[in-house]
Amino acid sequence: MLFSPIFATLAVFASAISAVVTPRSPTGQCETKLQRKAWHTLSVAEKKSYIDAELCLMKLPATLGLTGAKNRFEELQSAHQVQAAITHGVGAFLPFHRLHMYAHEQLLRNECGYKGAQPYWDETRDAGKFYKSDVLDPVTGFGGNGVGANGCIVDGPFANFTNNLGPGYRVGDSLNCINRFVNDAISVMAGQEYLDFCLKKKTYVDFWLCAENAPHRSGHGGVGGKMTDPIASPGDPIFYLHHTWLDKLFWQWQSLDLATRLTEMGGGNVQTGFGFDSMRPPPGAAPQLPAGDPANTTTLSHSLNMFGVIPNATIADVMDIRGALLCFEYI
Ligand SMILES: *[C@@H]1O[C@H](CO)[C@@H](O)[C@H](O)[C@H]1NC(C)=O
Ligand SMILES: *[C@@H]1O[C@H](CO)[C@@H](O)[C@H](O)[C@H]1NC(C)=O
Ligand SMILES: *[C@@H]1O[C@H](CO)[C@@H](O)[C@H](O)[C@H]1NC(C)=O
Ligand SMILES: [Cu+2]
Repeated sequence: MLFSPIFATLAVFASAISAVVTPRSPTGQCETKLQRKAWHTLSVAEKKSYIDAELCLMKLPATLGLTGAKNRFEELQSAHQVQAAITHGVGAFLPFHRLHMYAHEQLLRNECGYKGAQPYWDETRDAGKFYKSDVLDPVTGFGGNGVGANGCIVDGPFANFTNNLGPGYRVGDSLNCINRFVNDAISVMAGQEYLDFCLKKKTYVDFWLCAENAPHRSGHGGVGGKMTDPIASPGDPIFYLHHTWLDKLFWQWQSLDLATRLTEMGGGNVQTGFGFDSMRPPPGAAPQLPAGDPANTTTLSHSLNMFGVIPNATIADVMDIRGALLCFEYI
């Protein structure tokens, strides 16, 4: 194993405080919302506390028996990997990733002593110039671009993290580095004009299709390497900042018409025609239709499966970020 000694210290620290939970009112309603902020607005100390918690998660032993996953960070990655074919190019794309970001925030807080909220990457600020983003800072960020033919990152706090999942589905699992090939011809799709184009969409289906396209592709393709793996990309911790930014865009769109958009859902449960053919799972590797929906149309009762990392939730549970389950806001 290539873990650095700092991991061991953090793991001991984390186990001592594993009982910390998100504060709730006695009725279970949302009272004090966690404030999710942009990475570049965090203090150096806040950035360090987030990264230290992520390093802790990468060291905490796996508990769920999910094939291939060797630590808690990878268990959350596994929940994404196994279900990639039913969470991309489908109506559940935005709700699933909203819950997945929440699960990450919960793990950091409940198991690694993190006191803050899940930050997001304001990619619009860095559109077309990811190479000089604060997020890729080797000292206060996630490390910089990859080096050499395989693009493994060699600086920053995650330089030595070896990931056991991917490439692709479980069948591809092998020990691999976090690699990146920053591509600023692709990162331009985080630009405000692309967001505005999506924000004008009138229906959930049109908005989701728009958001999953350019804004979503900006962070994956702009960072490159592991982040371009549509199945195992949560192996690069930048994934969580990218998808939280995309979730902020989803909430921004919902906020333009909450009366309608807290309950509007749609799309299919089986992906077709989205150019995701490379995401076809090996036979038997992913469920074909998720629980909760009466047919191949995504509804509010659709079950989002977190494989025990956190309890499953329905799409209805995650439609309102200010609701009893999620209880956060974007600043
Ligand atoms: C990664 O490993 C190298 C070589 O052992 C070491 O010099 C470096 O400090 C390590 N980096 C981190 C972030 O642990
Ligand atoms: C499922 O939904 C998609 C998208 O709406 C559609 O194209 C596909 O034909 C449907 N598949 C089945 C088996 O009904
Ligand atoms: C979560 O959802 C999946 C798929 O619907 C189901 O198989 C599983 O049993 C659920 N897990 C829990 C803990 O309810
Ligand atoms: Cu995804």
